[in-house]
Amino acid sequence: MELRIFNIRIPFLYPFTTSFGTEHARDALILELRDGDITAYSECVTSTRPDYGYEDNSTALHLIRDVFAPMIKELPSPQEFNAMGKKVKGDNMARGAVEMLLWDYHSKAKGMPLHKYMGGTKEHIDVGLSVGMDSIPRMEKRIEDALNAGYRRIKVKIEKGKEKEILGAVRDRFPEIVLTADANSCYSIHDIELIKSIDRYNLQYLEQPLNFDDLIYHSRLAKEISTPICLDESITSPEKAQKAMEIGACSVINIKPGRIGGLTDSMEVASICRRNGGHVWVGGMLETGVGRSFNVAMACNPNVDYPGDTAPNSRYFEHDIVTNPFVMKDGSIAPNRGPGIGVNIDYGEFVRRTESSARIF
Ligand code: OSB
Ligand code: MG
Repeated sequence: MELRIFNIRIPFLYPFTTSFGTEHARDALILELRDGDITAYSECVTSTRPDYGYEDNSTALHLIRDVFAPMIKELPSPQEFNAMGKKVKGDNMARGAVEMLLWDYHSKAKGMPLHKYMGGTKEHIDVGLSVGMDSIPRMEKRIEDALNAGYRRIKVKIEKGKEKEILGAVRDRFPEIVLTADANSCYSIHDIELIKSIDRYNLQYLEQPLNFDDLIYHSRLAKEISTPICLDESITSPEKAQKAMEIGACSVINIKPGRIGGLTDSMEVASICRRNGGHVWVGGMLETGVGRSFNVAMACNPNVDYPGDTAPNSRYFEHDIVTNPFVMKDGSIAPNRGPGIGVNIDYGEFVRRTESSARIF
């Protein structure tokens, strides 16, 4: 049995700008587990800098290599690993990468597609697009192209001071579309009046306006604005999801399996949110085809009821590291049919994109 970690770099077709910065490439950590005739993969959703959350590729490399990998030598089930791994305080992205590797491994061992192995029921998932900040004409062009391609909702990134310019222009141009905005925690509770001004744009929800780990102030904000709040960064566990629903911090949750420490807890978060009357969708972290396939498998879960950020990543990359990237048709994507995550690695591209690699065991 062999476990390897690869650091690969794929340049974006155009820069992706959020309130926390601009990214020019995806710097992904890919795990590869070889055991007999099974090869399993997963991707850690960290990037080079701790901008979205506090983890980055360097911290994740340490946690994966020195803490989590030693726990999987006997190939435990994802649920067994989840219980063991959660004794570590934090580092969900590193833990999630290892948990998802086990999901791919065990579903391949059973010869089942991952989404079915997880109990997913959908054959098609609804897809939305996340549009990074750019000049208004370029954002409008991207939205227009996306609508022509059939995307089921548009999310635009905003930042403090630019909300009016971006949302005003987009709403004027596209008065009827299902529109959302993602602030990536750029506001504080002192900005309540400014945030209230967003109500006029008729958003389906406003994503993560306040601090990355906050629940209390989001619950206060939710009572002051009419736009529903969706939490992304703040929901890192089923317990956080339960607390958020109990205090009314949000009514929508963006599930990213990488942020929640894997698929076991992501399914739990989805169920908690829906039981409490909320809505659920699956987000993304600009992953390669490997990471994307876990998000798509999660989106097949019956508790996911809103379109996700599971756009085919051909929108971001010229070349992916898989030969069968997802293809969207009429705003929907079909999960892969092959066993496990069902992707075929493009080894030539994978090697070309590899910056460094190491054998863990
Ligand atoms: O907050 O949803 C986010 C990308 C990187 C970091 C954070 C976020 C995003 C996205 C991209 O919105 C969505 C995608 O992967 O297509
Ligand atoms: Mg977000």
